[in-house]
Amino acid sequence: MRKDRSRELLHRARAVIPGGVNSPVRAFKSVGGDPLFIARAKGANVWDADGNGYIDYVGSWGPMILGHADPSVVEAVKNAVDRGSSFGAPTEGEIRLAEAIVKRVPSVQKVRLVSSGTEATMSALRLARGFTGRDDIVKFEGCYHGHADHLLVKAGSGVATFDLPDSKGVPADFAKHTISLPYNDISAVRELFAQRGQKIAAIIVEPVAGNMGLVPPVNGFLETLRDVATQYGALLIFDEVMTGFRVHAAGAQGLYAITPDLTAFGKIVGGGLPLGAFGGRADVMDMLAPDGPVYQAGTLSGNPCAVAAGLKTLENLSAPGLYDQLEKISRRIGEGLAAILRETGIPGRVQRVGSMFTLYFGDGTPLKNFADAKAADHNRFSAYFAEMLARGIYLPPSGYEANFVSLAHTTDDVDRTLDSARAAMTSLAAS
Ligand code: KE4
Repeated sequence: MRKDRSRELLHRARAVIPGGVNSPVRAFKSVGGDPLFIARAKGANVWDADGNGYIDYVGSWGPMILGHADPSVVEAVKNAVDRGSSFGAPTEGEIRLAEAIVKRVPSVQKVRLVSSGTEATMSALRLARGFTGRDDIVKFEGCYHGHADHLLVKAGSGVATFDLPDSKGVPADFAKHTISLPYNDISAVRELFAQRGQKIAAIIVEPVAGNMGLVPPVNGFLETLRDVATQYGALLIFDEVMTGFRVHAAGAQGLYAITPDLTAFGKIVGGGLPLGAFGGRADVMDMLAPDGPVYQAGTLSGNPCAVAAGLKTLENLSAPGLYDQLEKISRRIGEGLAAILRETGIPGRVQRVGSMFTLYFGDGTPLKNFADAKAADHNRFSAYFAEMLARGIYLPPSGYEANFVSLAHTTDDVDRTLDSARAAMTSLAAS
């Protein structure tokens, strides 16, 4: 497989872009080797700069649920940009997208559009602090909510101690109001809130974790978060940047029937263009400027082209039976990969919720938190990644990421993926 052009582009990129990429995970550091420069994409496929084609399970990290370059989305964006790409003024399209989100997600009474998932979670947390008058927030190890300073933290020494920065450039002071707990650890949540629940502004959680690989909530975990937030007057924020409109028409809150106070959206809601959103209870959202005292703003917030892509994507997703179709094709690949692990005798496990899944190499027991995810065999994942790439299957370049299946993935795509996985794992088993 020729990669001269990607190699040449990487060399040029590194001269002017840190690491040659505009987001670290794209650099293949976790799996080794050099990143592919993608030239174009259509449906379930991407092509690199050397013309090599791949079946794509990155899907731009989630947005491309319809498949790449969906004709109706492309047309909607073209029509929008022909009318002007940005005005810095309210438009009807923003109302229509806000109405579409409110209609699909019952917990969202009002919503504000922003330009990324990071902006959505960062703003939701500021709003929760403004609404409650409290400073401390709770997150879970292994959950990623974007790169706002106070979220780039790692758990302190004890379970309920304050966090430490997890990135250079984040002052210790910025981490000291964040507390990280182990994901799915119900007793740790109850213990923390019993100790200091009255001081906690919000809990933020990925209702299905997708940034430590795919780790579903255990029974009672989300319910406990809802209970303690209500009991102690904290707000429950669901970070549905990844799960929103992915795992269910109303996101993970629809799938698990839990009502958060605020929700952060990204990825699918922008249809592949830069758009995020946060929304929820009107009494909380009304605290936002210009009417309320909590400031939040953005030059390109509600951008007409991104709104057109997001709105058309949500409209397409409301066609009856699409989530059933997505579940069917996703189950085929999830069960197929699990069967190949059994056939080849390679210890591992597939964890899946809807059209998000991760194949972990390891002892095959369920992974429930970040410690479990770290204990997986990431070296073997790197070897598997390379074997699959060589066979034209483009997986997320990290064992801590989720794969995304789109409505454009056909049974042939899945069967070709499974054939490649069987060959890859047979080769791994022999090595
Ligand atoms: P963005 O700022 O990247 O749009 O969204 C941040 C974010 C927030 N919340 C969740 C649950 C997320 O998964 C993300 C971003 N996801 C990563 C992939 N795991 C984006 C890929 C990247 O960083 O390049």
